[in-house]
Amino acid sequence: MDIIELKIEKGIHINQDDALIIVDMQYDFMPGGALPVEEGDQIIDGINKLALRFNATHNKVVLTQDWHPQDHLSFASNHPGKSPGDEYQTEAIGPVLWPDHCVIGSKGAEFHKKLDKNLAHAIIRKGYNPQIDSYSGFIENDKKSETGLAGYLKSLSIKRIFVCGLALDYCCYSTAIDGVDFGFEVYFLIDLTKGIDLPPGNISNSLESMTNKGIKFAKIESFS
Ligand code: VGL
Ligand code: ZN
Repeated sequence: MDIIELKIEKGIHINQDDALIIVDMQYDFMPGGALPVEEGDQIIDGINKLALRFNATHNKVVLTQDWHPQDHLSFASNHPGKSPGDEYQTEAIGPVLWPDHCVIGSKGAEFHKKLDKNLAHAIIRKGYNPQIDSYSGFIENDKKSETGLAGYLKSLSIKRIFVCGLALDYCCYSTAIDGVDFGFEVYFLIDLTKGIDLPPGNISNSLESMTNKGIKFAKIESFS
């Protein structure tokens, strides 16, 4: 994998127009889950700490939650003869098929018990429509169906968003990219995310695309 040099921002002061977006910290993306992200559970403490800082200044904290019906077309199990990881690309699904994950009402769809959910002002669910996947917290993969997150943040005059959670190269990546397209200044919290890297190289490609999009990178120690 190519190593990309990321410039890490320093001395970030949390302003009133900042919001923290915590993506998909659910059991199915944790080690042992249906679509596990390696070390996904190791970022929980850092995320809680940062959420507490946002909360202390009355800044908004938003959770996203992957939330699929059992007949969701992103599941390989709904395509006879296909397996998880197989390539599959339509306007609203892909580029690969997934194992069944984050099924509505299941244990795997719940937030990890260590995640401090009480700090969240809003929870945005995505992927509810069986025909359309939604990696981004803002808009589904058809690029038409909005989740309402942009409107929520805009009505609160939020200008900057800080994105963390799982998985780096899917839902965090898409949320960050769409955040720019919806007019927000986006910071990607590189030490508070972990990736899937499927297909291999996807993490470094995502980091490069985000850099080219003007997204800034920060770590928990970037906050002053
Ligand atoms: C995700 C694949 C499928 C994610 C969700 O949270 O990154 N990835 N559904
Ligand atoms: Zn999903």
